Amino acid sequence: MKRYPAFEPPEYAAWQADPALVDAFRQTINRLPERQQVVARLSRDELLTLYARLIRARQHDIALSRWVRQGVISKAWLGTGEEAATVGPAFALDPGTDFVSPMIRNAAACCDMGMPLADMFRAYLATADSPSAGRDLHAGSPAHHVLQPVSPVGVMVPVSAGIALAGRITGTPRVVMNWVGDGSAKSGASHEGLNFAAVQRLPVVYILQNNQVALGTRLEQHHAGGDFADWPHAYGMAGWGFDGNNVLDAYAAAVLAVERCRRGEGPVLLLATTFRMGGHATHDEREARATFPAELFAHWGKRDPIALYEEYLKGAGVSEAELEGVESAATAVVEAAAEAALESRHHLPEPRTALTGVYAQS
Ligand SMILES: Cc1ncc(C[n+]2csc(CCOP(=O)(O)OP(=O)(O)O)c2C)c(N)n1
Ligand SMILES: [Mg+2]
Repeated sequence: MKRYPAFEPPEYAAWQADPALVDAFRQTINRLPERQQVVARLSRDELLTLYARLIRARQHDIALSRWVRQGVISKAWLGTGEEAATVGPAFALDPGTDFVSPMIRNAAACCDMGMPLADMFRAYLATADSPSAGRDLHAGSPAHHVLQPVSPVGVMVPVSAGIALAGRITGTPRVVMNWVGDGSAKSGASHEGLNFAAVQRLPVVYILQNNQVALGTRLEQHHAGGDFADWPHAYGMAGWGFDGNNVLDAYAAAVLAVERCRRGEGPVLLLATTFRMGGHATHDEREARATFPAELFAHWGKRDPIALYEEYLKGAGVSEAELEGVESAATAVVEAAAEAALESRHHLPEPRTALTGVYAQS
């Protein structure tokens, strides 16, 4: 895949395949027969769709980084290095039926559910034609079943439970997929939401995305709750982990969780282990490098989820030319969307519209 040294972590710019890690990627998929079977059912087209979606997510971040550098926006929140933990699970959903509740690092879930990329970029520009008509950079779209995140983290955990409950009450069964960070999972709202989902046996797949950090606070500084693997049991729900840098493991773990939800067996708490390769946002990338030892970046830098998946696909017989074709098509789509969004850059909302659409009409 093409590298962008000006916008990607240095470990990615210099990425070389480590044969042991490529092998480990394959072994992870084959570790559990149930997951292995789920992956084996994926068609070649589906495997390439996952690749295209990973590229789309990375390119979305690169486009935003470019905008920051150009002064179009002041900062951006990126999911670089964590794409597989969003793209894999989202692929387990039925977009016409199910809902997603992403955090800002899970922006890829928005376009995976069919939200136009240009709208996601417009959200950052706060234009009148952006999804929230200029109110917020967090992007959501009721039409595409994407719940718009609110700024206080953890608060969407009970909201997701509520959307699942509403589906049950109205007889429109659906699964809600909700990502929550290792830090946000410590909020009161997150605990209440997980507990409520468990006691009501609601069809929610919660994904606790442990990227080892919450803003500038390392995991060990904010976490005394033991192994996250024990958390599902503590809440009284099912749960299992997956490799957050392995899109196929992420997908398979999520398929099994979604199936369980559809059978009416209650929520599942999935644990994704990954690492934030950048800053909290683009403004503190240098600070983030000082927050963790360099070896940790080196360790996770070798596990670029897209590059590892690309190696897996090559091993499965996909030619480099075909991969390049998928990559350049996905890149072109993102660049065109960013260009389209820039066209409405100066179309800002009228101040008098601030209260429009805020309250429901009774
Ligand atoms: C209730 C609340 N407290 C603090 C913040 C500021 N804040 C925004 S993101 C964030 C870190 C969240 O960490 P985590 O949940 O691990 O997600 P990550 O950023 O690592 O993806 C914090 C502290 C907030 N938005 N809401
Ligand atoms: Mg975190």
